[in-house]
Amino acid sequence: MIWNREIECAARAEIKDIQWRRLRKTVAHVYENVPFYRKRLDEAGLLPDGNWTLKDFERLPFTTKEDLRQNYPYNLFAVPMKRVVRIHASSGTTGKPTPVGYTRDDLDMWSECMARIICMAGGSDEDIAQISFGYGLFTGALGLHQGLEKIGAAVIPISSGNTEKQLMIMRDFGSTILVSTPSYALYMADMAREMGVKKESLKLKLGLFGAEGHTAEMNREIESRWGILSTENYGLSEIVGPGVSGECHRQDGMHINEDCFLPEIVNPRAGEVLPLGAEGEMVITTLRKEAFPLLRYRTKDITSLLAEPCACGRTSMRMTRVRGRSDDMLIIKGVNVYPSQVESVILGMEHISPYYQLVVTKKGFVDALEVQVELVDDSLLDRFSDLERVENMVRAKLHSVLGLDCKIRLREPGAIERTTGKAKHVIDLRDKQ
Ligand code: DLL
Repeated sequence: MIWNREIECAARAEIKDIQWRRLRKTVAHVYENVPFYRKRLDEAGLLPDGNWTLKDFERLPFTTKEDLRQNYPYNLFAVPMKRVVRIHASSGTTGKPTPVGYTRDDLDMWSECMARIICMAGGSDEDIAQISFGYGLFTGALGLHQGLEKIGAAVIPISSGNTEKQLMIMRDFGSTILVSTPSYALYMADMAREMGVKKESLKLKLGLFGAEGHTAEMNREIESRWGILSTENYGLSEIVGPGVSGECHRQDGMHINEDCFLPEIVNPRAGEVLPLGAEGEMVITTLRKEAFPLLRYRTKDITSLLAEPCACGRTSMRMTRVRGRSDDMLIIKGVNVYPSQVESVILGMEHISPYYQLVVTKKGFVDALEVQVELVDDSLLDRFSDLERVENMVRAKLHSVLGLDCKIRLREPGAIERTTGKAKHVIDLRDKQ
């Protein structure tokens, strides 16, 4: 089902027109209400009533996470607090989480974006949706919650953790949709196997997964473990939370809610806008937000845009699976390495589980990488020659894909930390040495 056919299937010219009108409106709104942006717009010569084009808009300096920190907590809010009805915050591994405010209208826009994404994946008012994201400042749970309620699905707000209970509820309450991170979906599937919960005893049919990257290989693994269609959706708290884009049942890129978010792809180093289809860092301008509008926000997420209409009938621009965050990219002996490349190599390898970690250390002036992978079966640990064979196999496969010789460490089953939220695939020990 298409939730909002008028927008989701609109002609490109019409979408461009909506974007342009809303961009002008957003610029006028922040010029009026956010001193930080008024200064920047003045400097770039982009005045609310001025005669400028989308090309000129590309001259505006990016908004970065650092700008958000420097305006902590509320200096980038564009409405009086009286109009703010919700505050979330970005997870932020370093420093304080940065708050993001929503007016009532912002919440409506957010729910609308979520409703579209859930419907395009195949969700409907017939569904019972188990939300296994953590509720709280994190936007994942409430974002999906609002959208699912909007389309009329029955929501089970179980939150994350307590995996045995999750599985009991899933079976007894007949959940048909699972909402979580892909890594938690994988961990839950492992637990289900351990507890003897058979997928045939469940009603689950659809996964709405997001909040972290995962490869196509991992997606297939999750689909086969659960016997479901696994779709992914994308977003970030600074922009709205989930709801920026999502996959339809064709699983061929994530449809961007372009009437609300204007995407650009830029070179992560020099910052220039790249041609359509090129891979680079996604930069987003919000087009319909009142409380916390952002112009040209650098997401650090590496992806590319697909402009062709999708076989599902929607005309929106799609984004490809996120390869990684620009700050997660490692440079080892001059070779660029993303954790996702390691994931696609080890997935489906004989004797190796889908859990892995990259440990980065510094040897003198150069970075060194150790790839830790987990064995499926601990009986292998007693057979040295088999262990050596598996290790060589992993090293050779990684070498052929990455062009890099890395150290491999095989670990016993269960040794790599499981997560109920976002997985930590990179352990960076460079500062601790
Ligand atoms: O993770 C929002 C979200 C919640 C999206 C639930 C989808 C589902 P943050 O905690 O601020 O917000 O983290 C945002 O997570 O910049 C990406 O690096 C990463 N991320 C989110 N979705 C995906 C995805 C939420 N589908 C950061 N693929 C983003 C890859 C993703 N990375």
